[in-house]
Amino acid sequence: MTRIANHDELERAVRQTVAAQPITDIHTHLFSPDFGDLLLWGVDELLTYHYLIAETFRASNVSYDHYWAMTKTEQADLIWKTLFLENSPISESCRGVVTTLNALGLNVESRDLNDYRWYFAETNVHDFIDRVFELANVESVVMTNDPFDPTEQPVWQQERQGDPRFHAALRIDPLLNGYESGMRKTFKAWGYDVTRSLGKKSCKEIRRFLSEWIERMNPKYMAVSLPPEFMYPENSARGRIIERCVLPVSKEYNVPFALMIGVTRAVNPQLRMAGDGMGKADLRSLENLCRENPDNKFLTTLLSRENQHELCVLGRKFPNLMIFGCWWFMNNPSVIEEITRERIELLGLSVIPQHSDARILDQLVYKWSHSREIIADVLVDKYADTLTAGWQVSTDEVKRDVSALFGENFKRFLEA
Ligand code: HDL
Ligand code: ZN
Repeated sequence: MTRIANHDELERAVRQTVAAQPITDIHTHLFSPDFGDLLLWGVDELLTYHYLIAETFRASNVSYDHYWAMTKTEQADLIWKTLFLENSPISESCRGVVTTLNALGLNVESRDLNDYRWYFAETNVHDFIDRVFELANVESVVMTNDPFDPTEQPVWQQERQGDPRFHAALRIDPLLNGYESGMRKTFKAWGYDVTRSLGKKSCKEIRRFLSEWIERMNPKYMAVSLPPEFMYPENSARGRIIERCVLPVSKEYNVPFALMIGVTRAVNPQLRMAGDGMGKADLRSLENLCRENPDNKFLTTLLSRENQHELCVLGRKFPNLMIFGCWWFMNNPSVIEEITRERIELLGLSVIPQHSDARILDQLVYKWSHSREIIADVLVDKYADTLTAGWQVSTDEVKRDVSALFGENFKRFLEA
């Protein structure tokens, strides 16, 4: 086991190790191909990604009504013209499309969108999944599975043989955020005897719902996205369902509860999926949850940059809290670098530095190549500082550490 005494050799070892490390991507919106059209892929999907839709409305004078009346091909044509031809594609989302097309071997120089469409038309989805996983060096992804989604729900109601690289996550936003605005009625229609007051019987029924879906999906975790004003404990339907239903079932099945906090839905409804905003959360909610439930496991990612330092401090207080990813508006090089440094300095190797949040299969290529580069930069500095302090690591130890960051930490956290 040769220890590395030289800074240049150390940098080479770190960069090679990060590049070679297969990824477990713990939060995506991808679907195994047996979910049919729910799995999005190809250049028109890449271009009509909601991040690019928001940017297009800023750079063009298209009206909301005119855009939403367009076909997907027309929308992609407009986005390509606006963000790639009339302006240079230097935003993170635009750069991602270029990275991906280039990595797929397409001639980016031609700038001919129909060229790229032809490539995808000639490709079948199963081969494409293999190609993308290979290019991105991803070994598995966790989906976002919504039992309340009328398109997705029927797929779970039948025996399914999914692609083993696609794991499930049980997403419960409508239950926690919509109970009083209609979800209760849906539950009753589904045969769960629940009432507005959420008494003992209702909570037992909601626990039954969660148990049935955990047994059906075998999810890696249960997840919810929450607004900046989320508080716990809270005298609300959400507070009661978390306390009396989600936490006991999470512990019983050893399925962690993932809280994704800070999203303000539909700040501009005219942008549809692109219309969500964000805000700084009050992390006393998370502090209370972790302290009062030491035998429960929590995964958390936050949407506000201003919450990140206090999240790291919370991570130091509660070993049952696993911090993950640079979520959504955080998923940009300047912020990824800042919070990865903060996390390594405060938490060492006990975090999951990134997830892709990919919605389109092709995005795994750019989201991971961009993030690997930044995380490697941070690790090079941190290992170099440790070498300067006098500690020589071996290549095996670097491999061990990087494997923890990109997969083992998640695996061990689930198994604990
Ligand atoms: O709630 C979430 O999981 C978010 O990631 C949203 O899906 C968001 O629209 C998104 O795709 N962010 O990257
Ligand atoms: Zn997401």
